[in-house]
Amino acid sequence: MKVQTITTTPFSGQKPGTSGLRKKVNVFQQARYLENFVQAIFDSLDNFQGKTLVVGGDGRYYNQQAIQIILKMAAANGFGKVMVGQNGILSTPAASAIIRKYQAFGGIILSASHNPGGPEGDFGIKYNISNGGPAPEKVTEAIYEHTQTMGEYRIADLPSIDLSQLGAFTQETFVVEVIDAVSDYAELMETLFDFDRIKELFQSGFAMRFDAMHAVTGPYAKTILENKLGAPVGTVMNGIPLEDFGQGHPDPNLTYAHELVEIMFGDNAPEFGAASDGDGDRNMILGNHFFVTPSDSLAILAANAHLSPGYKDGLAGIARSMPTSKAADLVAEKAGIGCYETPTGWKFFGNLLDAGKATLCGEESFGTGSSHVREKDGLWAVLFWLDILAARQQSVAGIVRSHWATYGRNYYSRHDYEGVDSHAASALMDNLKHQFEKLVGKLFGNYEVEFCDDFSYTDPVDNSLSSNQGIRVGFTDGSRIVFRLSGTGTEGATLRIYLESFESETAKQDLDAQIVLAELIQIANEIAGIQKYTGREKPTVIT
Ligand code: VG1
Ligand code: CO
Repeated sequence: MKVQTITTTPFSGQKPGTSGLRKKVNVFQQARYLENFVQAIFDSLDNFQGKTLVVGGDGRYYNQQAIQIILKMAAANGFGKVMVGQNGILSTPAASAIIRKYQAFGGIILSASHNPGGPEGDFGIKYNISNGGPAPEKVTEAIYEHTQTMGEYRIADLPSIDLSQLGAFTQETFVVEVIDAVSDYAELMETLFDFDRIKELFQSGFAMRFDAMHAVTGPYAKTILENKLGAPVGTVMNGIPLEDFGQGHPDPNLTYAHELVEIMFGDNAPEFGAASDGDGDRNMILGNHFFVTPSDSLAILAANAHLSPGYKDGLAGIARSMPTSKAADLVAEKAGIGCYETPTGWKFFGNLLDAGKATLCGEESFGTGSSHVREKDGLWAVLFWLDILAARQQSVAGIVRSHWATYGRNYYSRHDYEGVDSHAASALMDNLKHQFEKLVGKLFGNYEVEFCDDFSYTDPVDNSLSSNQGIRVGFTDGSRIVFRLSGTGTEGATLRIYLESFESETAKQDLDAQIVLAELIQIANEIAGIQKYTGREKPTVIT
């Protein structure tokens, strides 16, 4: 195996965001661009000679080409083995599960998650460590530093490897093993949930639809839902992964998963509907004419976890990202378990899970997961809901309403302004930061500002500090407004505004969230000057 060392120069801006490096496909296609980043990953790692790397992606355009490059570079840099998903495809949670199961050194996941794919779309890459989770900030920062100083990369002259065939390919001491990740993943799910009980539910005529959005979860969902659990063929829709996601936007929310939404809010709607995103780590949960907010979903899974075999002994604790509603906190409080508030992004949950401080984690952005892997897991959340529906024999709406009756309802919404001018977005945030003192104690109608801050987090395990994680405006009645700039976009800036207010009275828990939150929405506009800075009249997406 001949190894070449190729001279290169750094690219500017290879800074990983909330979830790795995400750019337009044509940026990644530039000569040496991907190679530089991959070499920077390897240069920031120690003692991996002869060890195993897991590689896979969400199947989007450029996935296959990128994997061939990574295989050659892994060989040249001294990895002993690379495990690759068949056809180069691994869902993000499956990659996490494989790293853990086979005790790999780490993994490279190629994904831009819910962003559109195809030649004009987005591509992404991130590194996961040996616990199966996204690299923590100290590693992503080291990678970034290497991207800015590197002068060469190493690549071996391996032939292209046929990723469609399962099995091992050996070149001298380097092995590429093409694996069927679906079976390993399905096996893990069987240890967590009562598959017999879910099978009986489907046998009794229970109907569901799962929208894989032509993304990575199609084969996983077909194997588990239709083959193992006996759901009728056709339960999984858009189940064939496509390089451009069928020209769709594989983002499981009310806007982009409209095909599923129309079914669930139409005549003869099934009892249960769910969708997952490009790389299979997000989930949207729907009932018959009913939308479950991701924040509520986390709280409800936590409150019912003991019903499933994998969590029958209860939870060690619950963790949620800062903008996620406090619904889960109320469950943790009642159960007398720990509750953690972390910055946005799954990498902050890894230490809490590893230390046994939290069992369930979640984000308002359709992300839920547990200690079974170190990523959020879309299909896992769907199976968890199915298991609870089978155990409780109640409708989705019934379960949510009874949860509100017990714990109260956290009305919640997120307003996104996408593709905003980056300078205008930063100016808006700076302006907010200058108002903290002036805002505290100020009255807006019935709302009085109790505190304002720029959220920072000290990891309770390794004491690392992460600052500038979003501006919080808290009101005396517990309501909140949070302002944050996205770290995953590839065009301009995305301003996210998160709104929350609590309602304890059952009679007032069935209202439209946008109406209940209208006053807070108005206050957000007033204090941030959204229209003035962005020139926008209304948000791009409301969830
Ligand atoms: C968004 C979400 C965040 C999530 C991240 C990755 O980040 O808000 O909660 O962890 O996407 O999700 P941002 O910085 O754009 O708000 V995905 O499914 O990559 O993997
Ligand atoms: Co995703």
